[in-house]
Amino acid sequence: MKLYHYHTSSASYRVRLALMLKGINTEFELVDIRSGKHRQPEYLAKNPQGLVPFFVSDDGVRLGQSMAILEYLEEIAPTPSLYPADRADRALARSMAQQVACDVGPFQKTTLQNHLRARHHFDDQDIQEFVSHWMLRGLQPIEDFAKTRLDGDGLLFGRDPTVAECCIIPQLYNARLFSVDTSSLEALTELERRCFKLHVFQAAAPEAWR
Ligand SMILES: N[C@@H](CCC(=O)N[C@@H](CS)C(=O)NCC(=O)O)C(=O)O
Repeated sequence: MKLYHYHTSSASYRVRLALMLKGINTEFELVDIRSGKHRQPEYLAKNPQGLVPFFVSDDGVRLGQSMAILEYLEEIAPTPSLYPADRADRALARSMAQQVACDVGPFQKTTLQNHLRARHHFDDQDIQEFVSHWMLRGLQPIEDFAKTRLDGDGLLFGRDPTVAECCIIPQLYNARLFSVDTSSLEALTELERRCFKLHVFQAAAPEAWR
């Protein structure tokens, strides 16, 4: 298995977490999206979408899109599962994951920010306000949900991390990367503290991949 990724990419971080939680032996290759390596022909030949992460399985399946990769990993390595055993919890875990991936993630794209700078005269402060507004707006309902779930010392759906934590923890990292004030997200900060007691979260974190 091989993952093309970038250390500070939150979508890549989701997949690193899933691979490590499942203990899947993987070769990792950093693609430097800051210097535009993902837009060069060599990488576009692998992934025409020109984004990270990109996953190649031992039997030749080639996949972009972190959420599709997570589902594929769940199919090839069902244990430990990224999805809670209870049906309603499974749906809620997916809902939380998709709130991050679909409704927050797109606002932090470098390409979107570059466009706003080039075509709409955004400066650094405009970008920071834009990203902060949309990130906090997207994370607030997840914070409200987390408040109802963090009794005791478990995670959102019990003792084991799920697809929800695989998406939420990288998003908190990215919020700080963009200097978003996350102090109001107390339950999510507590969730992060609990996750980081697990070695996998430390091993998958951007700091470990610099
Ligand atoms: N929806 C995609 C998002 C992938 C994505 O936007 N990746 C970013 C890094 S987090 C990227 O490759 N950015 C480079 C660019 O926008 O040119 C996924 O979940 O995999």
